[in-house]
Amino acid sequence: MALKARVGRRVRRPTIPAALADRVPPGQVIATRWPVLHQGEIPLFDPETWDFRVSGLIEAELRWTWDQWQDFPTVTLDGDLHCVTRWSSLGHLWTGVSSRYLYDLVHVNPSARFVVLHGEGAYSANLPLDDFLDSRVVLATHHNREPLTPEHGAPVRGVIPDRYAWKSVKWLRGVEFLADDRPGFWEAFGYSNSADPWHEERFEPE
Ligand SMILES: Nc1nc2c(c(=O)[nH]1)N[C@H]1C(S)=C(S)[C@@H](COP(=O)(O)O)O[C@H]1N2
Ligand SMILES: [Mo]
Repeated sequence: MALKARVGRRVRRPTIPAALADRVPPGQVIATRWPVLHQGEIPLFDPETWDFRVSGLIEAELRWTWDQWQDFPTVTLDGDLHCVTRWSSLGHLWTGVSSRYLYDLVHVNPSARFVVLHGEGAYSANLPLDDFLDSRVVLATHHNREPLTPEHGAPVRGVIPDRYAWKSVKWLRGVEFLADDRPGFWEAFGYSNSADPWHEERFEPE
C-alpha cells in the first residue's frame, strides 16, 4: 500500500504564473509574503546620531546627517529581491537616492572600480562600480511610498535588483570606493562575488 501511494504521488513544484516567468530567475520560487531575512539584530535608528559616510577614492571623506539626506532628490523604481535561499519577492516600489546621483555628487577618483556597501555593524557587500551605477540601483528610504520599516532596512537600504539580495544591504551607513575589489560579508564566506541570479551565480567556484 505504502509503495503504491508513493508511486502515485507527484512531486509538487510551485508553478510560476506565465506573466511573471521572465521576472523569476532559474531555481527561484515566488514568495507570497515579503520575507524578512538578515544576520543579527535590527539596529535602532536615531535620526540625531545617524550618519552616512562616503569614503575611499574621493577627494575628501564625507559624512551626511539624516537631515542632510532629506535634501537629496529621489527616484522611484521597481525592484525585485532574489534571495540565494531560493525565494524571489516581486512587486516592490522603491524610492530613494539613485547611486548615480551620489556618485556624481562626491567626485570619485577615476581609479575607482569597485564599491563596498557598508551596513550597520559588520555587514557589507561588494560590487563592481559599473553594477553600482546601474540605473536601477537605489539607496531607498521608502517602499511602496511608505517609509521603510526597521526590519526591511530603515532608514536607508541598498536595492540592487539584478544581484542576489544579500548585496541589497539593509541599514546602509556608507559607501566606499576602491581601486581593487574587496569581498563583503557573504562574499568572504564563499558566496559568489558577481552574484547574478539570472546565471545562478550562488557560490564562488572553488
Ligand atoms: N545589513 C544587512 N543587510 C542585509 C542582510 C543582512 O544580514 N544585513 N541580509 C541580506 C539578505 S541575505 C537578504 S535576502 C535581504 C532580505 O531583505 P528583506 O529582509 O527586506 O526581505 O537583505 C539583505 N540585506
Ligand atoms: Mo538572502
